[in-house]
Amino acid sequence: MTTLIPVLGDQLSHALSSLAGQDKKTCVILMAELDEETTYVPHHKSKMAFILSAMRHHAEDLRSAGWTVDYVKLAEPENSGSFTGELARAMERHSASAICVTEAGEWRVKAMLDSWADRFDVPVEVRADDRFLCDHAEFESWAKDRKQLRMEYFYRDMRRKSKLLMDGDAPVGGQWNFDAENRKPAKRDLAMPQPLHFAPDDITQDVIEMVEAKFAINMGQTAKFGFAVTRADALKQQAHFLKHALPSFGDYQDAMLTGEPFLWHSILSPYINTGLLDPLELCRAVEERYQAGKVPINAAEGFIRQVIGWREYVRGIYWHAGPQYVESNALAAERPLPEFYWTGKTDMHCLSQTVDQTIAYSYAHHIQRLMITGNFALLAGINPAEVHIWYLAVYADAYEWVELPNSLGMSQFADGGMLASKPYAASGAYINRMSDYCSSCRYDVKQKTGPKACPFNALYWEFIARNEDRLRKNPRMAMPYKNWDRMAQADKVALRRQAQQFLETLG
Ligand code: FAD
Ligand code: DLZ
Ligand code: SF4
Repeated sequence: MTTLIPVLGDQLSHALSSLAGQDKKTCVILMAELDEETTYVPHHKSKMAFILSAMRHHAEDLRSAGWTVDYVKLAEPENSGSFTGELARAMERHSASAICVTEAGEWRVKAMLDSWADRFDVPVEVRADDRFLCDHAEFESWAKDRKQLRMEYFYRDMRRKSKLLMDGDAPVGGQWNFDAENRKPAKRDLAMPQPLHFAPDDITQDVIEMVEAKFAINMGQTAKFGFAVTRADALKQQAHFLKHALPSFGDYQDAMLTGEPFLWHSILSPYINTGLLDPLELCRAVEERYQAGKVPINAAEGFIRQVIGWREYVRGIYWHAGPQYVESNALAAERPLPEFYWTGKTDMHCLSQTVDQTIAYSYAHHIQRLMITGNFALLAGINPAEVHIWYLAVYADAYEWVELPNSLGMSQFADGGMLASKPYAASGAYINRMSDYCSSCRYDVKQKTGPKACPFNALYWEFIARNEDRLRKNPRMAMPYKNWDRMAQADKVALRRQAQQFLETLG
């Protein structure tokens, strides 16, 4: 009687639900490096190296903990390339009489898991993924009968449920949200924290060589690869963040600086999303730092909101919206994604900074993703499906359940406002306020028309004009339309012509 337990690449947690209560003596854990998973989008080389190396290390950790692990490498000649194919081969190898798996993180893989009960003649148990605070049923019951889904109200329920930063029934500090204090631009500072760099060990080095050989044309440099690939090292980065960056995390959450990819961010999302770190354990550690007087409330609350608010909320939206969510295109945006998203070759400094660091580190922080690459795509009317593939491919933390609502919903407004109350559209003035990018750009952020004018300025008004029928009635868009209405006709024409000329250069 052998139970086969497939563990997927984003299920690298010792406390995974499919492992709970199992008898190690009668179970075999199956882990597999798969063509299907390494090619469903053109993943960044470092993203792949991170996930595959973390899988190999996790297999070793599980063996040390007494589990039997059957691990199939990508290069093995008999590797069928798919979860289902590898499960079928492993069923024979181990004469398995049952399958137990933790539910998949996305629709595509869920469909595979759902087919197993028919395909294999043994009982298949699919267990809920309890690494989230809010399960599917709870989100559905929260969303049911609401006219609008908004993160803020969901977040308050998650605070009450988790008891994080709560004083009885009231939020600690008298407010649920301290975001108003979290919009400071940053100045360069020699004492700025940097994330830990974990030099690749032999296992990681092997994986990097394999990825460089097999996926030579994919985006990304592995030369600067420094991700943790074990839980032990991920915990070191967690401790490093709590001590050195968390105190200023809130203040500079929205800031951007030339040559500074990481600022006061945690760089923990790859570890949380693969399962190396536990999000609730992390939030409790943040709360402890606040209670010990080591970090201010705007930092602690701001961080906890990202994890039990935004992260849980986007997961809820992903499953609530259904598998067809990916096809949404509420603003009918059809322009192809410009080539510079893959190469960084553009003279818009904000964009080249963001894409270049993405190529080097497979990382950009939230405001770069939302207000630089996301904002540009929104203003330029890039097809949201292409934008989605790009975000899913290029970031080490990208899995569809978390990436899709963020890119298609939050950043492209392609779901027509299911996730966010208004489009995150901004002109160059916002980028200039929150960064130092404009001071070394060939464009002038103050100019709206002419050869030196910052492209974001005309594109912003073109976006407002182009989407008037769709957006004018949105109360949160009242101000931009008031300003548009006040503008002289000749200025409107000049701005739209400027934008059109620029868009033609994108090809
Ligand atoms: P920090 O700034 O230190 O934040 C702490 C943690 O909060 C993160 O590690 C993450 O777990 C969580 N978090 C913060 N914001 C969000 C959010 N909006 N949604 C979900 N979790 C959040 N995050 C991903 O994990 N995977 C993605 O594929 C992804 N794609 C994105 C695409 C776009 C267009 C945008 C605008 C955002 C995306 N995000 C994604 C959210 C966010 O940008 C990243 O979580 C964050 O930049 C990760 O870096 P960090 O760990 O340093 O985060
Ligand atoms: C992202 C990824 C990659 C690149 N490769 C693998 C792999 O070879 N084997 C695997 O089990 N998982 C991989 N993953 C992560 C999966 O895509 C992820 O577990 C699914 O998306 C399920 O949500
Ligand atoms: Fe970006 Fe415009 Fe500033 Fe240049 S001037 S960095 S294009 S916002």
